[in-house]
Amino acid sequence: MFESIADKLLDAKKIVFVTGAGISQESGIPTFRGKDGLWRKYDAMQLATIDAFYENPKLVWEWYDERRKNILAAKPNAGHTTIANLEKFKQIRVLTQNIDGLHQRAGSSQVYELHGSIVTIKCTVCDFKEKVAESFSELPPICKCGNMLRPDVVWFGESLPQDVWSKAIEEASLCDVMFVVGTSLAVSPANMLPLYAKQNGAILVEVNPEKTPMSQNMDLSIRSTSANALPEILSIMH
Ligand code: BJW
Ligand code: ZN
Repeated sequence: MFESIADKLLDAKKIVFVTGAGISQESGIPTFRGKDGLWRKYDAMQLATIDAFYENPKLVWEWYDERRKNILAAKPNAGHTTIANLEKFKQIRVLTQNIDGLHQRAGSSQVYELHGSIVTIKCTVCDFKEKVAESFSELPPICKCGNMLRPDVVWFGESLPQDVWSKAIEEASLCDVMFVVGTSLAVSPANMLPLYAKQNGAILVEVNPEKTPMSQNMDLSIRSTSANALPEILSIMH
């Protein structure tokens, strides 16, 4: 699968993985767009905004609570574990749009969460932030300051955490090879990361069963699932 870039992979010092919902699909976590992207009768994309949250906080919280339960019950798949195992051979960075924490659970040590995390909550008003300990007795949960708590994720129209985004640009600009795995590249600014890599001479590789808007800019496109394709990279390293 990756034979045509085997030399580049062996020579590479730093490899960056830009990942999206597709990498967790084989762990049983639905993607956003496409046939699994809908939840109940609502469009998931309509729930991922601050306006939706203030309009119906209970509904948005129910969505996140249900997703968190599913995510905590899920296990990393061969895609996640391959990326973690590659740290034995190369400098690896993971720039993920996912909020599911599966890269960290697989053992990856350098993960940048561009869109936040579903296991953290924060106050809509004060600086309070903490890990979710258990299920909430009532939704939406309320902060000690009296205002609503919300999931610590990035919704449409919100800025990405500045420190994470700056590091992501830096890592994308410094890598020798970038793998773009399981993302439709429909959402900015994360979809700009391959451009930073390309501008700085990196090899771009896409792993996605479907075409994306950047497919024609790729040095290699693997039309397969991530759990199927990524383990092949390890066989090149050995
Ligand atoms: C497989 C597979 C397998 C399947 N193996 N592959 C107009 C108004 C307002 C804003 C904008 C606007 N126009 C543009 C914007 C900017 C906006 C944006 O990009 N919108 C577009 C949709 C048009 N972006 C933002 O607002 C961002 N912030 C920002 O720009 O700040 C500056 C700003 C400030 C103020 C105003 C405007 C701008 C923030 C974006 C936050 C995105 N948040 C979400 C929700 C996070 C929390 C949660 O999970 O609930 O992030 S939306 C959702 O999309 C989630 C994902 O991380 C993100 C990307 O999705 P992803 O990962 O690519 O998944 P899918 O489902 O799209 O694709 C899956 C892929 O996997 C597919 O290609 C499959 O083929 C593939 N696949 N199985 C491998 N087994
Ligand atoms: Zn508060």
